[in-house]
Amino acid sequence: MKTSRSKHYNSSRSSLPFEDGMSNVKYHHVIDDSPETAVLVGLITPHQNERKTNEYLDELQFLAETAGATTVKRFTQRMNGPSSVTYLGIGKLQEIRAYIEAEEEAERDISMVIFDDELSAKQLRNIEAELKVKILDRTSLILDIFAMRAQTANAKTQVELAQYRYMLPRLQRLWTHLERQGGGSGSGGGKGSVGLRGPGETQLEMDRRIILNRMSLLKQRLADIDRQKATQRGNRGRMIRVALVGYTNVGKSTLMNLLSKSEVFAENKLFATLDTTVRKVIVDNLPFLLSDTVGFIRKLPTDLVDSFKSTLDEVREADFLVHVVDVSHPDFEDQIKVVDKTLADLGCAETPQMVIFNKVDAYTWVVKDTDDLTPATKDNIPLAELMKSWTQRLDGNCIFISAKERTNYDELREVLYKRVRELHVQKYPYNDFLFQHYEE
Ligand SMILES: Nc1nc2c(ncn2[C@@H]2O[C@H](COP(=O)(O)OP(=O)(O)OP(=O)(O)O)[C@@H](O)[C@H]2O)c(=O)[nH]1
Ligand SMILES: [Mg+2]
Repeated sequence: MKTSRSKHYNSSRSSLPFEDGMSNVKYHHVIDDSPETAVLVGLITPHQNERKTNEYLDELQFLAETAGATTVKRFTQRMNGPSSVTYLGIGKLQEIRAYIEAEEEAERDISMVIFDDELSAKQLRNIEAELKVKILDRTSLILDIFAMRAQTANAKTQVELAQYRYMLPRLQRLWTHLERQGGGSGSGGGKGSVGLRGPGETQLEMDRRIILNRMSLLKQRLADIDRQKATQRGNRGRMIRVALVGYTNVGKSTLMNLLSKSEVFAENKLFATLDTTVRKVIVDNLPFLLSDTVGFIRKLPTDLVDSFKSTLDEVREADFLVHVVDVSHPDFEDQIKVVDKTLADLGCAETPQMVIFNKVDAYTWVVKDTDDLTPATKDNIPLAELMKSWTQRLDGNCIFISAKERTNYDELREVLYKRVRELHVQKYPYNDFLFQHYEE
């Protein structure tokens, strides 16, 4: 049993960047051979009730699945807040360890434990020492998916930079294990606490320097890409720029395909799109640029969002934002808030917007019995009522569609035409683009 456990344990080790001279950085790759299994961990706190925690864990499970890992068990603990030392209470940690050991006895290996919040270097180190399996947190899992998804040079560079940003403050942890393996060049480096300071520290300094050098190289490369992109954007002529934004998996790419009749990769996985695609779309006689970009998600650290600056420039510089919402998702209201907050962080709170409620075909609600006196929840609202209340709330600045079944598609084109035309006339008052005739 022990051997199989250490196999997984070591497999995460062998992907350290220093071991192959930084040339081919694979980092925490969740997918390698057979389907991996994951245990999820979340906290229930005064700020995050049980229902919320479960919603977060559902999402974490979807993320794990996207990365290729099957969730076999969830653990939650009620606490006032995470422990700075072990995140969970020590009793809960031992319970998880007992579970992992029991599973191993039964020939069912647990490949990893995934925590729903970002872990500090200290927490990671202590948890790993206790559980002795691969430990991921929400951030490193998302980064792993990003690494899997990155196609273009731009996206790859951004992901690599984000991974180092995540790794740098946690280096000590990597070093500790190098030490444990008896590694470290030079003499006198030994196991245990005694030899810990000598070669280990040198190794740490070296790793840090290599990483910092690599990071400045990547930043340089991104700056070059940014310059190229800025030039490209400058050459695009006088067209209004519309950006599709929204939570991940809401249907942005599907809508992009529909509106531009293009083939952008869309699938039922999180972060199907990582880089921005821009297409020229013509509605009636009006051409404009439509961009599709990376989806947003909860608990995404701001510096991670920052790493995607060049991807998000398209959003930042858009004249009009189309906020796509998956109305069939139970947490769509929460998702709207996350997107609004992210947009505000990007400095586009003032950009004109409209909301598209997508996936009306998949919307479901539970009809309450007439003798059921409990208050109606948002799960009890029929679609028509939901449409009415949101239309009121957004002052009519929204539309309900199904990109899949093309419900209300003509109306959508009409609304888009109207809004883009207004913006176009404002921005380019002397532009006769509008009045020429364009064929689709
Ligand atoms: N039922 C239903 N499914 C839809 C609709 N629109 C899109 N989908 C599905 O939703 C899933 C996600 O669609 P995408 O277009 O990839 O979503 P996205 O917002 O681009 O996702 P990311 O790029 O991952 O952020 C796919 O499986 C689509 O087929 C719709 O109107 N109804
Ligand atoms: Mg997409």
